[in-house]
This record gives sequence, C-alpha cells and structure tokens, in this order.
Amino acid sequence: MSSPLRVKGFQIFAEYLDRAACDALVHDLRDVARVAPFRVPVTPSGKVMSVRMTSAGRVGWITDQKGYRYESVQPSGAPWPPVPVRLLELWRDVTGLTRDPDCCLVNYYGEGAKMGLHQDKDEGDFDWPVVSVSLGDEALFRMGNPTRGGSTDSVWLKSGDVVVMGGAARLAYHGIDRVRFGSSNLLKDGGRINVTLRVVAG
Ligand code: MD3
Ligand code: FE
Repeated sequence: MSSPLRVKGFQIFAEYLDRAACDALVHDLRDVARVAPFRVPVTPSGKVMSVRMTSAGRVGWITDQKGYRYESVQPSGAPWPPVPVRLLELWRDVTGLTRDPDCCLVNYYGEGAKMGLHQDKDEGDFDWPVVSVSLGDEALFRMGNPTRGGSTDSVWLKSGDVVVMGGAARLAYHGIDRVRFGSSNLLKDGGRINVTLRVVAG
C-alpha cells in the first residue's frame, strides 16, 4: 500500500483499487441493492436529497421526517444485507483495526447529484475512523473543519480512491460539490457510487 496523501487530517489513498477490484465491488453492491433497494432520502425538514441511498450491515442509516438515525431494519421491516466481505477486507487493510464496521452506507450520484457540507455525527462513537470508497465518475470532494466556516480544501476523487477520516478529521465538515457525469465507464449507466464504512455505537 503506497503512503496516503494527507489533506486536513484526511488520508487519501489514490487508486487504492484497480479496475478489476472496482468491478468486483460494483458486483457486490448490486447484490446489496437487490436485498436493500436504493431509496430517495428526505431530510427531517422535508428536503429531497439528490443522491440515492441504501445500506448494508448490522444497522443502516435512515433519514425521514422523523430524523437522521441508524436502524436495524430497512423501512420495509426486512434486515439489511451483510457488508460485502471484500469491503471488510479493505477496512481491515486501511485502518489496521480488528473491530469491523457496523454500517456500510451506499450513496449513488446520478447526473447533477451532490451533497452539501455536513458532519457525520449520528454514530454515537467518534473514536473510530470512517472509510470511504469511490466508484465510477469523478467527484469534487470538499473538506472543511470540525466547526462551521474557515478554509476548505477540495480534491477530485476518482474511481478506486479510498479516503480514511480519523482523529480530528472524523468530525470535520465535508461534502460533494459536483460529479463529472460520464467521466468513468465503470457503471453501465454512468454516475458515481460512494461507500462509507462506519462503526456505530449500541
Ligand atoms: C469525513 N459521503 O455519506 S465520502 C456521507 O462521497 C458522505 O458520498 C460523501 O459524506 C460521498 O456521509 C463523502 C467521504 C466522507 C465520508 C464520511 C466522513 C468524509 C467524511 C465522515 C467524517 C468525516
Ligand atoms: Fe458524510
């Protein structure tokens, strides 16, 4: 594993996965989506998010009019599918941890989708890192600070890139400003998938 680029406490492993590994993960995630279909997330204030979202693992992340939270079942009442083994292996490799993640959140970005600056703080335990895997089209990832405001840095994340957010970066504001739709041929119909692996308390 080559040494990561460090930006604002984020560790970026560029091209961590080769094309074959990206193809294999897309295959795994299609299996996940068959059991837990992508949904249109709606924020507690009623805003419809532009990404499509699903999860795997012991718990999945949900947002609706009732709030942001982790739930042990899908909205249908069915359990979430297991985290794909290849993603658990990736987690162990980049973090060196023996504690596995509880949730694998899967975001799909179609044409025009983005994600505003936010913190991830529904996990209840911020001592563990979050690991992100980018698949498909390139995306402009913005990294901020643990409090709102201040300077931000941006990097284009490409298919196969892995980002580890630990330490102070764990509670940093971050978001996706835009996706270069059609820049990769990994996904048949274009777009970008981002996977985040998280430890969730409880
Ligand atoms: C920094 N996803 O799902 S991944 C998210 O590309 C999310 O879909 C973006 O932000 C995406 O919450 C960015 C990079 C990322 C993920 C989780 C983090 C950065 C993070 C958690 C804490 C700090
Ligand atoms: Fe996030």
